[in-house]
Amino acid sequence: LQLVDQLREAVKTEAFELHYQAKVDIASGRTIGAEALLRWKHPVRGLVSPAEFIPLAEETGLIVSIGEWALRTACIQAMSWSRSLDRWLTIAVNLSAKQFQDPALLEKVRQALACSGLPASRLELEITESMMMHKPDEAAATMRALRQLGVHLAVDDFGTGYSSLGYLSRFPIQCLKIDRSFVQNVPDSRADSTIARTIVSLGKSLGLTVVAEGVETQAQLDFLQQHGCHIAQGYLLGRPLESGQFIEQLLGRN
Ligand code: G
Ligand code: G
Ligand code: NA
Ligand code: MN
Repeated sequence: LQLVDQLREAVKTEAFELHYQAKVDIASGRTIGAEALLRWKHPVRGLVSPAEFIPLAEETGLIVSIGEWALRTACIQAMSWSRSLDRWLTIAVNLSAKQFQDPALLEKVRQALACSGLPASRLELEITESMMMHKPDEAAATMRALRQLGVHLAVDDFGTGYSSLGYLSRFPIQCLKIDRSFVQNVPDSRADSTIARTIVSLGKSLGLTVVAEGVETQAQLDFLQQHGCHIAQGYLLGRPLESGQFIEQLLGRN
C-alpha cells in the first residue's frame, strides 16, 4: 500500500493519537494547560510524527478530517481533565494552513466546543505567521470570527516566519510563542538572548501572553523568568505524554 492509501485508511479508522505537553505558568510553577500534539499510529512504523505526514495530509486534503478529529478529541480530553481536577485547564490545538482556510472551520470549532462542553475560552488555536500573512485580510476575518466564538489565538513558532510587526497589532491574537530555535541558545548566545528578550517585551507591550517553547534547561527557564516571560513549555517541564501519563504527571506536581 502506498503511504497516501495508508493515511486514507488511518483517517477511516481514526488511527491517530494525541499526546499532551504541559504549559507551565513560570511565576507560579503551575500547569495551566497543554498543547495537543498529533501522532499517527502506524501499523508497522509505530507512532509517526506529524512533521512526517502533515505535508502529505495537506496535499491530499486529508488534513481537514484529521484536524477535525484532533480538535474534537482535544476538547473532550480537556473537559474531562477539568472535571476530574475541579479546575480549568486550557488546551492548545495546532491548525494547518488548509484547515485555517477551510470555510467550515468556524462551524467545526463550534461543534467541538458544543459536543465536549468545553468553554470557548479554554481552547487556544495555534497558527503560524505564514498562515496569517498568506492572505492577510481573509486571515484577519477568520481570526475575528474565531475570536467572536471566544477561542484564543496564538502565533506559533514566532520569529521564524516572515512576520510584519505592523500586522501583528492588527490581527486579533492573544499569545505569542517564541520559537524554540531562539530559546535553545539562551542564555549563552547573546544574539538569541536578545531576540528572546525582545519578543517577550514586544508581546507584553501589545498585551499578549508570551510562551517560550522548547525549554530544556533550568538556565533557560531562569532567563525567561527574569525577563518576565509568562509561560514555558519544553522537555524540562514535561515531554509530550499520552493522556493518562499527562494527568498523572499533573497530579504528582500540584
Ligand atoms: O510533536 P512534534 O514535534 O512531532 O510535532 C511536529 C510538528 O507537527 C510541529 O510543528 C507541530 O506544530 C505540528 N503538529 C502537531 N500536532 C499537530 C496537529 O494536530 N495538527 C497540525 N496541523 N500540526 C500539528
Ligand atoms: O511547531 P510546534 O511548536 O507546534 O512544535 C512542537 C514540537 O516541539 C512537538 O513536536 C514537540 O515534540 C517538540 N518539543 C516540545 N518540547 C521540546 C523541547 O524541549 N525540545 C525539543 N527539541 N523539542 C520539543
Ligand atoms: Na510551536
Ligand atoms: Mn504548536
